[in-house]
Amino acid sequence: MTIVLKCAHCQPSLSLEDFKRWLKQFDRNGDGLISKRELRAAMRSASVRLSWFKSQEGMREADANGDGLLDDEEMENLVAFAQNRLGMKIVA
Ligand SMILES: [Ca+2]
Ligand SMILES: [Ca+2]
Repeated sequence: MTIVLKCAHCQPSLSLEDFKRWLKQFDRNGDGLISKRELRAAMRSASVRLSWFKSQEGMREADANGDGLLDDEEMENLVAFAQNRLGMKIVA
């Protein structure tokens, strides 16, 4: 699956499930959690024009329990962040 997130205005909407499925491709160590490093790899691959700082910010906002890893529920927080701050279109 190829998802390009860089153009919010010309992209078809992405569903929440699609987004999570896409994100989980970057779960390198297969623990079902997305680490900071894995998140950065995902952002790079999506061609999101996103600074390292932004990805840190996204992680901080999404990581509810502060363990530096995103579980399933926290990935949904990341979706909200991407929608509100990055202008991505994701439909539930
Ligand atoms: Ca992982
Ligand atoms: Ca967490």
